[in-house]
Amino acid sequence: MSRKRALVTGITGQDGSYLAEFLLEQGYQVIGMVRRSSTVNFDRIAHLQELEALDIVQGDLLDQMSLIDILREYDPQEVYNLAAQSFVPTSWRQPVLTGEFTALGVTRVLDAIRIVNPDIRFYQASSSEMFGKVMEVPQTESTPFYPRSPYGVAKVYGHWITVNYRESYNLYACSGILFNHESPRRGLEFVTHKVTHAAARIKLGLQNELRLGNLEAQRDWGYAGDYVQAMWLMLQQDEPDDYVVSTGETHSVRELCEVAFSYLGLNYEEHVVIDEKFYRPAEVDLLIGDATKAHTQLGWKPSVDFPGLIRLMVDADLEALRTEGYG
Ligand code: NAP
Ligand code: G4F
Repeated sequence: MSRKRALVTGITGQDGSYLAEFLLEQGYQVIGMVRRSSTVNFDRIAHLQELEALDIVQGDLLDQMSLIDILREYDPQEVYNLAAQSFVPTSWRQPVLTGEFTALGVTRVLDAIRIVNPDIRFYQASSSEMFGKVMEVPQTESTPFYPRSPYGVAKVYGHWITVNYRESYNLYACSGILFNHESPRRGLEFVTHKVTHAAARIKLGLQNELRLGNLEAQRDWGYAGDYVQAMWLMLQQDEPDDYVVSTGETHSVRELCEVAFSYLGLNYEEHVVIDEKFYRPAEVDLLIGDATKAHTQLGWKPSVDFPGLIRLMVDADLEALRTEGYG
């Protein structure tokens, strides 16, 4: 019997690497789309590269033909669109580019599916950033959106074009509204990894200060390894739908600092310095998701809690620094 085939855009990112691992474990042939760059950045998928079941192909969300060609050549049954400009502060510096990747890029993938094979099942990586200045607590699939950044605005477009193509062309297209999810593979510019990495470096005497922005912002933080399973579950149902994926708990950046530093026997107040540079033009103050629909319809549940997540990230940062010869 031939393997099921899945195309993953954004395979070099945090979620792409965990999703590729998960799909390979399920017996899939995984086609990972990467954009051309002068230096390869395959760190997160280096351990998978030799596998015969993984094909890396060049393509770009900005290039319609590259998407059509990949679908024609590999004929996947499932497409996971994870590629995006995903860092919120960059979206104020590059709002048009963010719109091209994160908003219009979704339409390009959907159009490629519509043209090549409308039976392909599609997952769109939507975001809790769409809730922005929240209209309801906790946030559910029916909470109205009020995005607070060009990134959030672009993701709202990506969400609605997914719903629209489902309703217009009868595509099996799902929007996963995922709340923040983290891991040792998270980019170092995101606040969780910035904090755990700095705490580990401070513990080893490699730095003394950590400069942060708004410590009072609250997020619903989960573990990325859990969240990619929800993506897959969405594409295995009888009917396509949209789902919130979250832990149902919220914690502030201040609490994140307390947990990370105290785990190493440190007091965050002696090291954290507030720097206006990291404040945003418009902030998302509070996110907390209600994932009841994902629990009941998908049978999905998170397996890692907030302190467990932060501790596993601190441990991974300490180990990586020690492997590099520090401490
Ligand atoms: P990430 O680590 O920043 O990865 C983004 C990926 O997109 C990278 O592989 C990047 O490739 C690729 N990419 C960017 N622009 C592209 C383009 N024009 N063409 C092709 N590939 C392109 O993000 P992540 O945390 O894994 O998140 C995955 C997706 O989920 C994103 O869409 C993000 O917005 C969304 N999301 C994330 C979270 C979260 O908490 N992590 C929550 C909700 C939604 P390079 O390696 O070449 O840069
Ligand atoms: O870690 P963050 O940069 O994540 P943010 O903005 O919530 O976005 C992430 O989650 C979204 C899902 O809700 C994804 F869609 C998106 O792609 C991305 O993965 O910032 C979290 C909070 C913010 O309120 C920010 O103001 O931390 C606050 N913060 C305080 N000091 C900081 C810092 N954030 C960063 N990145 N760096 C700081 O120094």
